[in-house]
Amino acid sequence: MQMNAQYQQRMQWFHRARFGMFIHYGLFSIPAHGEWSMFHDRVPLDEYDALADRFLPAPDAARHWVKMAKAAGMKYAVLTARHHEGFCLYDSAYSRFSSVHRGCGRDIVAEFVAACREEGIRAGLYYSLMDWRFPGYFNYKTDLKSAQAMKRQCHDQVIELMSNYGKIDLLWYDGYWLNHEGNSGDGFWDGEALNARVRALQPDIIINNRAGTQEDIDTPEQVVRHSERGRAWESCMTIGDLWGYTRHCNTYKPTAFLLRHLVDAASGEGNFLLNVGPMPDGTICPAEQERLLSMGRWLKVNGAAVYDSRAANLLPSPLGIWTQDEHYTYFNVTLWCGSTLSLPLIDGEALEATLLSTGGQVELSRGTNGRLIFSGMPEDPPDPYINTIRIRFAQKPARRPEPDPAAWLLGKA
Ligand code: FHN
Repeated sequence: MQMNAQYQQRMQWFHRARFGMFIHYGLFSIPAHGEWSMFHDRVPLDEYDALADRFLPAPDAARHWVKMAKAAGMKYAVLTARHHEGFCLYDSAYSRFSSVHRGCGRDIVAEFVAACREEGIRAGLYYSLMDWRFPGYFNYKTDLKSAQAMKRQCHDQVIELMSNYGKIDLLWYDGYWLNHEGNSGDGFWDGEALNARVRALQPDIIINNRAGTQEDIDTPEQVVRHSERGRAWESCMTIGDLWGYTRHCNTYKPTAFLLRHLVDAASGEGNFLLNVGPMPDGTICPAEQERLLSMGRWLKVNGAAVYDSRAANLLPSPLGIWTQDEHYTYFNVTLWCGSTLSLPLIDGEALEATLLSTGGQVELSRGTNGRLIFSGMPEDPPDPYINTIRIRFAQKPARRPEPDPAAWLLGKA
């Protein structure tokens, strides 16, 4: 897929970034069993509304999120300005169901955007098109008045978010469907017209593909699925089970898995948007903090293999993941084999190799079937998660073709 120069220009920071923080925070953080609790529990509007007066994020909550994102090696963050529950974390002229009119009486989006700018990371805003508080969301075929009021709120609020908070780097739409039915939102939201207005206000903004138009990035969810080369994409994923805070989650993904997802995304020129669901006061829970800090430590040593990565034209391996940048090729070992590693079908002159986790040089030799053999490495993996070998080739290496798929049997591939 060829994209125009303007698109390439707009996407540059995104490709450099590779790793971002998703922040699901709202009234749902208080009952603490996920961001869909209002619907799943069928909590009536007046009962759910009472939560707004208990919405009391700590004064430094936004700064805490952004500092934690930086410590994790993340280069941007996306905050739920308004999730499906309809509660705005900002000062909306179209709703008093907000953190400014209720609870803490503060504009959390303003605090978040300011913290991003002061800490030097890019600011994204998540906005749910749909809003459970409108009966027309559920009865969209019959309660047209309510459905149209919900759509009007959507357009008005997106425009006020794009107008009142300075430069916004990423607009992350969600909740495109109606009555929880797949593509029922088709032709309802006028995403094309809305995004034309958004781009007039924010000419450099990146917009995702969840308002009924393709826009700039694909958004696979809870999976790392590569888009075709040239099309930017971003996999979003939870650390625990759900996106909003859950008090007793016992299925937090291991750091090794999260790093593997990040490197896998980087290998396909995609981004990884890893989610935190802050506790009621805005604090990121210890289990999520622990994983974020571990990932940050790994990226401090091996980040060159991820940031601004490009896909490598080399044979995929069950032992690790290939990534590339302008100067080097990286083999990110996910399954350590001991002091020696042999990778086949590699055309290109390898000049030198370094094991980033130790800084030590790796000996190189060649075998049949295009095998590049790394040796002289530690018997046990120096890094507990992923050990990255940085290789300098005379020219970009390429996967050796196999016109005769059986040739390797006789060492003739
Ligand atoms: O329903 C939402 C969900 O709560 C969460 O916000 C995710 C994040 O991408 N999006 C929707 C589910 O696809």
